[in-house]
Amino acid sequence: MPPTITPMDTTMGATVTDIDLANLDETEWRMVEDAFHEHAMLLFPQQNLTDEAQINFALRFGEMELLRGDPEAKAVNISNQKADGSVMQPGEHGYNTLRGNEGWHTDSSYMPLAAKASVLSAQVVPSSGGETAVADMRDAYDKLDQEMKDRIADLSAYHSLYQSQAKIGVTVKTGAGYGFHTKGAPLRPLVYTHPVTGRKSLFIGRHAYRIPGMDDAEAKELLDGLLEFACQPPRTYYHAWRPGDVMMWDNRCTLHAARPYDYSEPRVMRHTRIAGEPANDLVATARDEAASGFEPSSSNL
Ligand SMILES: O=C(O)CCC(=O)C(=O)O
Ligand SMILES: [Fe+2]
Repeated sequence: MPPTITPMDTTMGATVTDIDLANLDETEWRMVEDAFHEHAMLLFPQQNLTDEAQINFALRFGEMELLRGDPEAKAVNISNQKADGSVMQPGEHGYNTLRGNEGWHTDSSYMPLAAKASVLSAQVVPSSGGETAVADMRDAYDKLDQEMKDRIADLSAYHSLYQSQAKIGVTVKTGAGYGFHTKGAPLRPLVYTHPVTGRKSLFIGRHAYRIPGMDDAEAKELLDGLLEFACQPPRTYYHAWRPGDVMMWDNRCTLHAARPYDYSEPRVMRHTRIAGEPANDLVATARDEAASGFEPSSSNL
């Protein structure tokens, strides 16, 4: 039986069933790849992938991004549970990173090479909350009025983890490596053209913070307004996880956010990230005074 691809009741996303991601034949893989480009987000319920299977599935889409700068870290936990089984407490670095993930974002936009896609699987889920929300930035762009399309056509914004964490009152300053703007913050156009589909999308999110040539207050108002407009129905989907579910999204044309939950309960997600393609997703970085305070962090996702 071929896989069943059922579009969601939103402008993006499809649920894929009758499929075993650990054992795809060529025809099934082509169907998944096409569906990924068409729907921008795919949900594969109840796959129960091993780490190896999740990594191998992700590798079909491109090279892995070396998470946390570690060549061995092809899959990492996004979790409030520590190695000793206890849960993270407010104020801990990992806790702050998780709270940051609750803001709409696209992965690695603050790195010179932004991410292509991410694959997330649920291992342990809390009794309520802890959904993952995804929003369609293709539809968001399409639905802007012409005046706004013209206004943003040639604008770019800096993306910085330092800035996005500062917005929630957190100063990033531990460790070394991943997420550190050694060469300044990446400057990314607000409108992204997808290399496969040719569709335009809004490229924004919590890491975007400054627009060259624009007053900072005006840039903030513009970026906040776009984000507010963009992450609304019918462009949004909220997934209530069951352990074993797998979701993947196209970081080039969607935003996502973790939903809050009771942090006294453990929530364990496994994350694999596919690197962007240098021809499309590598941008110049520039030092500007707001990014220069950035200090390195070892575990920012
Ligand atoms: O924990 C989640 O629901 C989403 C985490 C996240 O931002 C990611 O996997 O990139
Ligand atoms: Fe993320």
